[in-house]
Amino acid sequence: MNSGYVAVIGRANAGKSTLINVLVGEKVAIVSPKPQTTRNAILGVLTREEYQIVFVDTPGLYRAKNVLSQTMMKTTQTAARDVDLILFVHDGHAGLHDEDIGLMKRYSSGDIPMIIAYTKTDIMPKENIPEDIKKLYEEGIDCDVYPVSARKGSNLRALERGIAAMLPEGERVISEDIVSDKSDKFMVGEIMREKILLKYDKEIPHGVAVVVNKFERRPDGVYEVDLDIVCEKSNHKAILIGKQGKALKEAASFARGDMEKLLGAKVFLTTYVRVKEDWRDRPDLLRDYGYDPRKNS
Ligand SMILES: Nc1nc2c(ncn2[C@@H]2O[C@H](COP(=O)(O)OP(=O)(O)OP(=O)(O)O)[C@@H](O)[C@H]2O)c(=O)[nH]1
Ligand SMILES: [Mg+2]
Repeated sequence: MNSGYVAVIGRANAGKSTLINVLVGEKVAIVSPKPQTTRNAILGVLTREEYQIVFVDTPGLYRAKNVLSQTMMKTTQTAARDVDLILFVHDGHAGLHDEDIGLMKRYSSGDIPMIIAYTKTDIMPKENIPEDIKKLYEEGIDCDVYPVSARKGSNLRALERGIAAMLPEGERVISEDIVSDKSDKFMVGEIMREKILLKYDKEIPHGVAVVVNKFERRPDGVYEVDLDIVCEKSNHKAILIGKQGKALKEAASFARGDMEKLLGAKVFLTTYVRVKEDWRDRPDLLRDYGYDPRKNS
């Protein structure tokens, strides 16, 4: 069989996590319409009779403005190093810009083979697709390009087969019943962060870290989850909580619903909002919150 690791790389918001979730058939990574949703390298494993593909989701490529973003970019660079294939995800709907071409050239010029998933074809004029592919070849980017839509599920099987064909022959690298390398405790924190990304605007969700302090299953089967929502400023705290706590209650209630689905059990969720000024620029806090490029939490 063919098997190996595939780093999924691309600009922030391109649709990497959505694509991995659909290919793997389970939600291994959170998704939102805001850039810089993914902050850690996350494995998503697709095991079939004939092949095993281990996707490594990565933080999207983005101009780093603080130590958290720099750390995220390091995570992405590290993930792109020790793999058998790079799957570059391009948002076709956002257009093909010089910056995209520059990134594709950079990632296809190393020793690791690369293919391109040209995604979001469901929300763009179809005639742009062959034009963009032609432009890529004219620019000397000599990779297979698969136009896909993760949302509509178009052409995903072709992409999957194309990826598998590029992997080396060998044994499965991960046990067939494993879909992700992340714990339920990690996912619970991510689910809270996803609901915050969906509910709040501007800098607020980007300045939030979620720290799970308690994750315990009681004898009656209920999970007790206590988490800190860490933000950067006291006015952010006020917005997060909202009038009479309404905003936070709503976000927490959405999060609890998804946590219960993930765990298949009732969840008793307690949230605290705390302020840690400039945590995104403090390496000690970044490590405490699980953003360490050398360590996969
Ligand atoms: N219409 C459409 N939208 C998509 C598709 N794939 C992803 N999206 C949307 O694009 C947005 C970004 O998706 P993500 O999967 O979070 O993107 P990402 O590349 O992982 O982003 P970062 O983690 O921030 O780098 C979300 O709103 C998705 O619903 C697609 O095939 N079609
Ligand atoms: Mg992502």
